[in-house]
Amino acid sequence: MKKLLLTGFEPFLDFTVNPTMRIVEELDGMEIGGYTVIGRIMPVDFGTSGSKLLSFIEEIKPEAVISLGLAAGRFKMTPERIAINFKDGPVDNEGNKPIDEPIREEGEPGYLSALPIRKMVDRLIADNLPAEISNTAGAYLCNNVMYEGLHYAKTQKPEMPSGFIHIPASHELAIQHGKIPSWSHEDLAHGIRICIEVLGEENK
Ligand code: PCA
Repeated sequence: MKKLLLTGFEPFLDFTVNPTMRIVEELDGMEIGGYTVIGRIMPVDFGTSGSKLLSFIEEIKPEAVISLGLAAGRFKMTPERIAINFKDGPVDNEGNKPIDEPIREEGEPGYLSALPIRKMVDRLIADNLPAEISNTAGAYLCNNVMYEGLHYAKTQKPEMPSGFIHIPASHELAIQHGKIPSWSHEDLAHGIRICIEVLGEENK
């Protein structure tokens, strides 16, 4: 069976839980869309998250990679269109706060997602889950991990689709945080299962 690396992130800033963690833990080991899902949690750390992703790819040797991140404040599930070669944003969990730094000096300015993002959005909406393509993953850790995965694929493993999906807060996080829209964990996990199925259909 083909393997799919599914990554989530640990909590960060004032988000005391990261709903991507629970999804990844739940889907880890499941068979979805012709893939065995292998889940891993990433650190919110500009210093290590990129190399961590690459070490997971080299250890697991997946046929595809989907990374997940929390986009607190978003109302919809949002597959990302592009990753940009910048590190910028609020302080990470290790105290790093890069300003306008490139992720890779020799890297392209941006890499387009290699996931079937339009089909994912269409299928999510058909299943009554609000979704749209996002045209920016920001310049924080989610963009960083998306960029690193795509850079690796473009330079070393072009047959491996990779990309990123931002998700809204879970109800659990919204109750603790107080000021963000949220979905049930069940709907979030269902939405990610749908995205993996769509990817599987595209890569039979
Ligand atoms: N979301 C952040 C980093 C970790 C996460 O889950 C982001 O959007 O960059």
